[in-house]
Amino acid sequence: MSTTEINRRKADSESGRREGRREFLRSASLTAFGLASKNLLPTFGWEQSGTSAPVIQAGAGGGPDYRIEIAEVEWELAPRKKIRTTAYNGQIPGPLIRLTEGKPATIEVVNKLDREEIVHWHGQWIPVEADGAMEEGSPMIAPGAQSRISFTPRPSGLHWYHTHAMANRDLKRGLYSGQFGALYVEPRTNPGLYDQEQFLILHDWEPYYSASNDGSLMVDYVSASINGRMLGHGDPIQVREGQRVLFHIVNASATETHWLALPGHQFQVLLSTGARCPRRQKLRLCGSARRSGSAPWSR
Ligand SMILES: [Cu+2]
Repeated sequence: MSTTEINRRKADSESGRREGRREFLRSASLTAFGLASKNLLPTFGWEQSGTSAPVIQAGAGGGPDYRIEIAEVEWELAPRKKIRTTAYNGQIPGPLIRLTEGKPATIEVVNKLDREEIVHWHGQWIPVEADGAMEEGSPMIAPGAQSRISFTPRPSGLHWYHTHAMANRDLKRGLYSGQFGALYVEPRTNPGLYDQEQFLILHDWEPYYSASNDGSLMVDYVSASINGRMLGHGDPIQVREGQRVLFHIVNASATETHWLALPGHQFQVLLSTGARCPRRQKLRLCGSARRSGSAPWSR
């Protein structure tokens, strides 16, 4: 594609992209709490309070930009297929957190479980106090407590947030649970070259131990989901012919590799774990905790 063609498409797609994004945000209902705080915040920070402290409403004067509540949930993967797990804000995946590169943000995390928890802001270049990796020294959130985490998001692009608590041998904890969501950091410049965007988050459920030939234990799963629904039970992705759709794909499985295909369409992989992939190629996710941006063409 020539530079002229790219620029023309970019101009053509800009208004549609904005509309598409608004529509997506409305229809997906992923933005449980909008960006509202205009206050200047420190570059990073962390504070915790106990159960007696009032819960601060998102968007209230001086309140956090987002509020994440960790609690147990019964979740319907498909009709007559319910699981019990822990999740953020009672939904799987957790709410889409959309921040702007370089613009300080505050996220409040409320732990309603009877055990310690922690939320890791995967891929963000932030100090350990805010990062959410306890093995690096980030503080855990006590049972029933809430914490406020402030940081300046960077780098831009697709990231995700998830529990960093260790599962150990408990296949209901850690990343075997529903504690994950997309974290998208808008670049300060570069509006992008697409008409609409879609976030797809993959996960595996009902894990169990299975033996391998060498006597070691492996983890297998009964079911899997995209955006919290098993195949055939989620909302279809609706596109118009000729649209360029930017997919943000997170493999939030604890252990599994996933392959994706859109029959009749072709993906162009744009980014994979932060590295540019300039050649058009089929999309392949080659491990867990990976993230990609890709654009297929509808025909
Ligand atoms: Cu991570």
